[in-house]
Amino acid sequence: MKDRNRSRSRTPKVYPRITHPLVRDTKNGELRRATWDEALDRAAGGFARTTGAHGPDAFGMFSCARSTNEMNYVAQKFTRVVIGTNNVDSCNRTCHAPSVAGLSAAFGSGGGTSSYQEVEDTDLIVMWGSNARFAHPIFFQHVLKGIHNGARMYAIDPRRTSTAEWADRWLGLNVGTDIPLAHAVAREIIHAGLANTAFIERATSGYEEYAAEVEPWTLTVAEQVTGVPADAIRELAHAYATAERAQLCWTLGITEHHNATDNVRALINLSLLTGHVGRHGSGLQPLRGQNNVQGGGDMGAIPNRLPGFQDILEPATRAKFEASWNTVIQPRYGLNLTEMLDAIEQGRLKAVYCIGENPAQSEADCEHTIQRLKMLDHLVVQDIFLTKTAELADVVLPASASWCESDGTATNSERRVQRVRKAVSPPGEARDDIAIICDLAARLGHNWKYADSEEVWNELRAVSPDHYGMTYARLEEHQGIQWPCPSEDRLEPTYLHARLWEKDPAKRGMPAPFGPVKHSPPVDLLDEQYPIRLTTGRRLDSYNTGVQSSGFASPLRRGENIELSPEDAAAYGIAQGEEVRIASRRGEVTAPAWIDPGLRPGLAFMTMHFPDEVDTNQLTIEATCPIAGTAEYKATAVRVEKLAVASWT
Ligand SMILES: Nc1nc2c(c(=O)[nH]1)N[C@H]1C(S)=C(S)[C@@H](COP(=O)(O)OP(=O)(O)OC[C@H]3O[C@@H](n4cnc5c(=O)[nH]c(N)nc54)[C@H](O)[C@@H]3O)O[C@H]1N2
Ligand SMILES: Nc1nc2c(c(=O)[nH]1)N[C@H]1C(S)=C(S)[C@@H](COP(=O)(O)OP(=O)(O)OC[C@H]3O[C@@H](n4cnc5c(=O)[nH]c(N)nc54)[C@H](O)[C@@H]3O)O[C@H]1N2
Ligand SMILES: [Mo]
Repeated sequence: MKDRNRSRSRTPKVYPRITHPLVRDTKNGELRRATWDEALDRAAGGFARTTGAHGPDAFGMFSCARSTNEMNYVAQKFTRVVIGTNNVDSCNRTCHAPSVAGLSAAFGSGGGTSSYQEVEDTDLIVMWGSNARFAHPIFFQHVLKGIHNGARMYAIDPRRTSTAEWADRWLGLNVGTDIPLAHAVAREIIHAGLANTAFIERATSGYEEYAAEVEPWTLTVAEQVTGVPADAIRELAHAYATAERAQLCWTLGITEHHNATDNVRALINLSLLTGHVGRHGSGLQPLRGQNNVQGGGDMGAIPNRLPGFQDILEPATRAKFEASWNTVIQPRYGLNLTEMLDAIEQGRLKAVYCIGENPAQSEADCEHTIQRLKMLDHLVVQDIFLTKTAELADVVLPASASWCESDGTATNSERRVQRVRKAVSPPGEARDDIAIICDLAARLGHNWKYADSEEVWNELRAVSPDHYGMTYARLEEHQGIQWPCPSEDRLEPTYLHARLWEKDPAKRGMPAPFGPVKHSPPVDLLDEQYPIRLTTGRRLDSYNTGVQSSGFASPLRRGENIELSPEDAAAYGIAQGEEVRIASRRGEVTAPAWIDPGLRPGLAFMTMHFPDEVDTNQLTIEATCPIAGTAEYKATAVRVEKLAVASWT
């Protein structure tokens, strides 16, 4: 293993903090320093010009899932009131939009149903397509406590991950075969007589159609398709159905697929079949990605919901917001992030205000995204670092960082709203995200006066019943409160959908429908030219496109590698640390090899953490889920070849 260190490849690029505004010089076309006045005039003028010429729907807002709730509230209000469109979205599109869509379809609410405490108070934890040990380490502490308290754990992941190391059993399935696996689990539960028939009858609908859909998925057929041994599938089915309490947790292994919402429905079905939802210790946890991606959506920074997750198509809801904001809201859904990128190419979307997103490096098939961003008439980027996206902008506005330079609140995966406090001042001329948006609004004729973030929050509380009871004082007192919190006098249960267990049909409300979904294999097919399945994801030591994690060196950080199974490495004659060319149908990159015994033959793994050195998203495919718009980052067909010269020579 002494060669391992040698595969620590190229030193990652370090991003400079942006400390003053930049504008693109009209003469030489380069970004140059500008005063705030000049930059804001240019930014606002460009928005006025493009929407004046092409209408409000020529504008798109990419809002920041790292920034506060208050900032996301103001960003979506800017989009809807100042510009007059619903084209607002965030990186929720690239990760958990399918979870929100699937949960909403089943339960009428897109939030995870349980609280973190409940993985400590449960008997079975299923980690499905989630590497929480690396990606959700705080949540994983609760998982470890649950295990300590006696819970069993199953990990369902093509790779034997760090999370899987803690599991009682690892089910190493083929990429993109989660529906066959879930259906086989369901069929086994039904045939073994372990379905919770009382719950199904009382609280669900569509069972017959669902049972017919899963019927062909015998353990034998599922073993052939998923690669998981039949006995392991049977064991999981019996463990889940007979557990007194069970937590089903999932993340991107489920949602970054072309059929992601169907995948989510397949998992929700299992909870409906067994009654593992709506009780303390039994529920569904899609662990969200960014620190405030849950809050961004809750605040209405999505194209189909107003703040408080209220549907834009509801006339009474629109009327409430129209009165509060003194405006007219378009009675239709806006474009999501994926659709906005398509609309740029189609010439329908001309101006983008991108706050704290780096699509030039995070989108699948990112070369295509860069070409699209270059087609815009006007791109304004508001960020804390000079990203690759910012380099394409007409105006760059330096913001304060949400987690230590701004005041407000953020909402985590268990729907808990917590205070965020300003501890230090932003560097140079950088300013608070909300103040910048308000200055742009003022230049476009809307004088919003917010003394502080609490005033924004109170405006939101007045229009969002789920947040009404959460004053800043109460958030402080309780160290965060979960939504829904409709009253200032009490706290609600920490889990959702207890109503499904009510005996009284009136209190029980709408039954939760099963989703009879079908298997659909990955779009990027394996063949002789592209025989290796590349899946992409995260490591503990780095964050997303690397902008925020590039600035530190650590002996643990090894830069980008292509992780290969020992069998494939041997077959291709590739040794640890040797430079490898990785080609897909869209592009190619080179990276040093890292041999990982946790990978099965035919499977490779890369991250998207070092795109300046190894641009993984040159390889990935833009195939997206038609319901949620999320790309199939988890399934790319590639070819790997050893390069003649090793990386360290
Ligand atoms: N350290 C660190 N933590 C992070 C981040 C980070 O960049 N670094 N990013 C944050 C963000 S934005 C997000 S969204 C979360 C994501 O958190 P996770 O979703 O846990 O992270 P990933 O590594 O992308 O993917 C999870 C697992 O899906 C598996 N997988 C791939 N294909 C399939 C499949 O077809 N089926 C199944 N069942 N599994 C599959 C992969 O092998 C991988 O182990 O992490 C957040 N936390
Ligand atoms: N191949 C591959 N690609 C992927 C994924 C994958 O699994 N595989 N996962 C996808 C997922 S889940 C996600 S969420 C996306 C992430 O995609 P992006 O959100 O585009 O990428 P990040 O690197 O998280 O970019 C965050 C940006 O926000 C800025 N920022 C941070 N805090 C603040 C703040 O307070 N204010 C402002 N104004 N800016 C701030 C940072 O400087 C940075 O530029 O990547 C997606 N891309
Ligand atoms: Mo994410």
